[in-house]
Amino acid sequence: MTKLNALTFAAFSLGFGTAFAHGDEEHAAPRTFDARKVEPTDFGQEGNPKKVTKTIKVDMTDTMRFTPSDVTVKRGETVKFVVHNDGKVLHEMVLGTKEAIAEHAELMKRLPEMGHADANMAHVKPGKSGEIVWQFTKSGEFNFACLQPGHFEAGMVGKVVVK
Ligand SMILES: [Cu+2]
Repeated sequence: MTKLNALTFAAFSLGFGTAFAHGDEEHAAPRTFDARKVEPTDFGQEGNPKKVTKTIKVDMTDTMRFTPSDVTVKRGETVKFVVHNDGKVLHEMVLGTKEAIAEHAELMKRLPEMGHADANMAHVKPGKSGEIVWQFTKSGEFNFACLQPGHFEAGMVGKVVVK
């Protein structure tokens, strides 16, 4: 192998390795924000990562808890949740109204493999971090929960108060 070929081969291997890792990390990949695709919901809407006004770190553990489990934000704020999985199993943070979370949890029981990667959720592999950027456009009390089968039922749920 010539020196050049060896280099090309190395670059190719590296590129392939990276691509493979990305495929594996699909859910953790940052979303591309597109203002035209933002859909308002009862609990706010996808936030513009360039307009984040507050960052909140949230830890998830195999004891089925979020820390903190209670957060307060101001109406209009764009919050970046940096969600870290301290556990050994997959956890996720799904934001929503109390009703939507409960419905979603029921659905997950029937379709545990249901793939989803919407703006209001972050699936986080053990030891990794994920992000949700959300603008709280409506005041009220909302929830976040881990909807991996059994986790919500075990109490893996938190509260967001928007003032
Ligand atoms: Cu969980």
